[in-house]
Amino acid sequence: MTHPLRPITDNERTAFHRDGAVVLKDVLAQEWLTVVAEGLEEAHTAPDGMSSELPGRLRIDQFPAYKSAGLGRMVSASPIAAIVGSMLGKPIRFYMDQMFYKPAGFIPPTDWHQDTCYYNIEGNDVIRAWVSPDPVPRDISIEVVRGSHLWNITYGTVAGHDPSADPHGAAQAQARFAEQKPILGRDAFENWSYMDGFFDSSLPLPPDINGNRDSFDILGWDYTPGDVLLFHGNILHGAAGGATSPTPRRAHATLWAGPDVRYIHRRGQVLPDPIKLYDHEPMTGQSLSEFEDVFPLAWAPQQN
Ligand SMILES: O=C(O)CCC(=O)C(=O)O
Repeated sequence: MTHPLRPITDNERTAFHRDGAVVLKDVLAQEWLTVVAEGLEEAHTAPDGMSSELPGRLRIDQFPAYKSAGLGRMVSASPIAAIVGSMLGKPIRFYMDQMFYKPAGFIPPTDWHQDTCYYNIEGNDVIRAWVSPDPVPRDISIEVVRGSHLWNITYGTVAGHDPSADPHGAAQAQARFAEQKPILGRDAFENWSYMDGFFDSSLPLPPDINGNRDSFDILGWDYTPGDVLLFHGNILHGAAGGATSPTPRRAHATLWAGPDVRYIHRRGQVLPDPIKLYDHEPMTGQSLSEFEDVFPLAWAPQQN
């Protein structure tokens, strides 16, 4: 693991915990931007099927670090772990990663959503690190609702379909849920689309933020390569879009978990679990630290 170009400041830490997100300017060296750019291109040549029903040429792939050695190094050897860990001030483990690849031309928005219900984990110590090798101006960049990580609410997923559209499939999924099994098995890695899941209709949908922008405290940034955008696992976020970009807008987003994070079976699971976790048949409530071989410690504060 390497260090960021500069230490994280107390002001940045305060901003993150208060607002639920912060952009850390100029913390990644050029060598890592090259690694992430090459890694995203490599992952882009090997679609995982998850994006197959998404509109246009947008790709949102899961676990790209499984496919690209470069993205694997972003997880294991770049300064990201130290940046996230020092933001939290606690030991952290890597949970999973995603690729957001929007080719040059019309850049679609990413709908407002909360990541919480997309993963079979829950806790307060969850941080997302979002990195792009491309300049990402404010009009196609990530936006968050400031402070929404503290609302103590879980919104439903905006992907997937209504259980009433396929009662038989939905009943099978619910049977797996009742048996404390992940709804998605290992085969989802090869044969699954983002849109195939059944959303959990007991959860509220995110509010209509774009329709009521003045009612929300929206934060956004001009992102420059070398920056790392951190946001809390429970924050409402999306990405502005609708503008045209002469270059692709590519991003690698990694998800990190601190000590209070536990596994949870979710009724509306839409993403498979990290593949090695299937060997453990995890139960709701187990700490990620119980799966040391899957989630080894990535960073810990120095003991004095
Ligand atoms: O890059 C994007 O458009 C969306 C990113 C996102 O939603 C995420 O990293 O959770």
